Amino acid sequence: MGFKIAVAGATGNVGREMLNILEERGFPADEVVALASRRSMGTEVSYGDRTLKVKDLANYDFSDTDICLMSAGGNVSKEYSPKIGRQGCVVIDNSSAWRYDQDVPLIVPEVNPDAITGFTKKNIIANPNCSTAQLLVALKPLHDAATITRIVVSTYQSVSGAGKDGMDELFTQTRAVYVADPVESKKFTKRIAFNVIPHIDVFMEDGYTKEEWKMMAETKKMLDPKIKLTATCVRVPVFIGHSEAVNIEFEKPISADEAREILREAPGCQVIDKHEDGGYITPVESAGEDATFISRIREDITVENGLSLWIVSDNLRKGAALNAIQIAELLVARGLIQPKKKAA
Ligand code: A2P
Ligand code: 11C
Repeated sequence: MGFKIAVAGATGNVGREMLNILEERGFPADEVVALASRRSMGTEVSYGDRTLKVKDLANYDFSDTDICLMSAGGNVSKEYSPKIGRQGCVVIDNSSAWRYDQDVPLIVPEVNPDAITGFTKKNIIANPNCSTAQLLVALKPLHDAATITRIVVSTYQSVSGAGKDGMDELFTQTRAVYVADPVESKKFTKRIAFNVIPHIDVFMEDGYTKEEWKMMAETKKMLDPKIKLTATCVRVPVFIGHSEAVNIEFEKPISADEAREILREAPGCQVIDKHEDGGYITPVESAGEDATFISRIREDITVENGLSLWIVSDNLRKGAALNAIQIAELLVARGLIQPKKKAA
C-alpha cells in the first residue's frame, strides 16, 4: 500500500514540477490529488501520462491524505498548513511562512537530514528558499572540511522564482520591445526584459531585502548559526535557473583543488570547472536538471583562507519541488510516516 499525496498549488510553476518529479522518481503514491484555488476548479494538470482534475483546496478534507506538498504562497500556507497538520497529514511547505518557526524543521536532505524528526509538533516541514537550497548543497561539504566563517553572495535569480506571472511578464515585455509596443511592468517593479533589478521580496528596515535576509537566516538555521552571510539578490531576465557568485572565508586553509575534489564527491553536486571558453555552467543548461552545478572554483587571493565560486541550479527543482519530494522520501526512508490506509 502506497501513500496518498496532495499537491496544493498544482497549477503553479512549482506545483506542476512537483507532479512531474513525483512521477519521474517513482514516489510510492497510490493516489495523487491536485489542489489549487477555486478559480482553477476542474482545470487539468498532468501527472505522468495521467490527467488530474484540479480540486478546491478550501473544501478539501485531508483526513485520509498522508502528505501535502504545499506551494501556494505564504498566506495560503499560514491559513491552511496548521489545519492540514491537525488532520494528521504532514505538510511539506515551500513558502517562507513556517521556515523560522522553532517547531518546524527546515530541511535540505543533503545538509541537515537529522533535523527532520522535529516535525511532529505541527506536522509541518519547511522547504528553504530556492537561493538558499542550492547555496547550502554546495557549501555544506566545504564547511565540514574547513569551517566557513563568512559568506558574501550575489544572486542572479530567474523570473520563474516569481511564479508563472513573472515568466509571463518577461515573455510579454521581450515581445513588446521587439515589436516596439509600450512595455508594461506589473509583477516586477521595473522592466525586466533586457534589464536587471536589484530587488527581490520586500524591503526590511535595515536596507536589506527579505530575500537577502532569508539567505542569512536559513543558512544559520540549517548549516551553522555562527556563519556570517551578506547577500545581494538580483532578478535577471532568465526564465529558469538561479545563479550565485559566492565568496567564502574559512577558519582553516582549503585550496581550490581540494574544494574541487570534495565537491566532485558531494551528494547533489556536479562540478563543471574547466579553465577555458565555455568550461562552466549557465542557468539555461541547468533547467530541467536535478544537480547543483559548481564552476569557477578559485582561491581568493585577497584573504588568508578564501575561495570564490559560481553555483547554478534549476530553482523550480532543487530550489523547490525536488527538495520537497526528497524530504518526503526522507520521511519514508526513515520510517517516520506510514500510509494511513494501511494503518486503518
Ligand atoms: P490558481 O492557479 O488557482 O491561482 P505560482 O507561484 O506559479 O504563481 O502559483 C501559485 C499557486 O498557488 C497556483 O497553483 C495557485 O492556484 C495557487 N493558489 C494561489 N492562491 C490560492 C488560494 N487562495 N487557494 C489555493 N491555491 C492558491
Ligand atoms: C524568488 N527565491 O526567486 C524567490 C522565490 O521564499 O520561497 C521563492 C521565495 C521563497 O523570487
